[in-house]
Amino acid sequence: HAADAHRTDLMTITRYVLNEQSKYPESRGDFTILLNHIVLGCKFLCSAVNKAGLAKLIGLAGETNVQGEEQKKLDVLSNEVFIKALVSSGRTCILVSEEDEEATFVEPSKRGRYCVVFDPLDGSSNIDCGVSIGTIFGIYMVKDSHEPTLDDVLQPGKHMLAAGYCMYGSSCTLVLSTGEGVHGFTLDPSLGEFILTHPDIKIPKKGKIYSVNEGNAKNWDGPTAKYVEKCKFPKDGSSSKSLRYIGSMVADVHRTLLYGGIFLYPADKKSPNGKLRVLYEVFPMSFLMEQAGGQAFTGKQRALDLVPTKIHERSPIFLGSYDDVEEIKALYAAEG
Ligand code: AHM
Ligand code: MG
Repeated sequence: HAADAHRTDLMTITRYVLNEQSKYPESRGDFTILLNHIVLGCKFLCSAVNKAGLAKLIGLAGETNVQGEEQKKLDVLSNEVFIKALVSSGRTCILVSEEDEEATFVEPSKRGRYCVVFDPLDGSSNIDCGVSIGTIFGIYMVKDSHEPTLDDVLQPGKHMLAAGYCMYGSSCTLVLSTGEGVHGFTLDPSLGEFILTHPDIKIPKKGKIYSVNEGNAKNWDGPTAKYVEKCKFPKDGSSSKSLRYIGSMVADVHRTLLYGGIFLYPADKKSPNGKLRVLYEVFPMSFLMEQAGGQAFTGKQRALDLVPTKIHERSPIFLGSYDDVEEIKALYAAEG
C-alpha cells in the first residue's frame, strides 16, 4: 500500500519547497516564487534540448523562422530564457550568468532579495552530439536590496541559501538543496511537473569510480598525478577504480552523487586555476556534495570557504565521496 500512496500522493517540487518554507514563520513565499521561475527555465530548456536534433534537421532544409533569423544557438537561447524568467519573478536583484561578462542588476521596480548565480547550459561540447548537458544554479540573499553591490555575490559558497542543477539527460532531473539535505525530482512530461523521486540523497562514503579529463595528465601537479595513479594501480590490495568521464559537469557530478566516487578538475600547468568557475559551477556542486555527506576540496581548502574576488573566477575542484576526497586531501597535505 505504501507504493500505492506514492503513486497517488505526488510530491511536486513546489509542494516540497512550500513545506520547507512553512517551517519559517517569517517566510513570505518569495523563495517558492523564485524557485518556480527557475523550474520554468529548466522545463523550457528540457523541451528545447529534446527538440534540438529535430531543429537541426529543419535547419538543414534551409528553413528560417518568421523573422527570417537564423536559429539561435541553444546556449544563447537558454541564457535569455533564464535571465527573463528570473527578472520577471520580481524576487531577484543580482544575476550572474556564465554567458554574460557583467553581472545583471535588476531594475528597482522588479527587484527582490535574492541573487542568483547560474550556468544556463553547461557542457557546451556535448550540445551538438545529444549527450547530457545541464543547468547549474546557486542562490544568495542580498544584504540590502535597496543597494545591491557585487559584494553580495562575491561571498563564500557556504553562504548560499540553496543550490541545484537540472540535467537534460535520458530524463530531466532536478537536484536541489535548500540546506536540508539533497533531493532529486524527475520531470513527468505528461504532467509538466517535477516529482520527488530521489528523497534525501546520500553519497556512498567511498566509491569505485574516478572522473577526470586524463588528456591533461602531462600538465598535472604531483598530488593529482599520484591520486590517479593510485586509482589505477592501488598498492593496498584494493581493486582499481573505473574511469567515467562525460565532459558535462552536471552529468559527471550526478553520477558521482548517486554511485559515489570522485570528480576532479585539477589545476594544471596550462590552467593554474583549473577550468571550472567558482560561483556557478564549483560552489553549487560543492554545496550539494556536502549536503549529501560528501566533501569538496580545492587542493588548498574546503571549497565552500573560498572567497571569490571576481564573478568569473576559476578554481581547481575535487569533489565526491567522503573517503575518496580524504585521500586527495592527504596527498596535498603531504606535499606541504
Ligand atoms: P563549458 O562551460 O564551456 O561547458 O565548460 C564546462 C565543462 C564542464 O561541464 C565539464 O566538467 C568541463 O567543462 C569539461 O572540460 P574538459 O573538456 O576540459 O574536460
Ligand atoms: Mg559551464
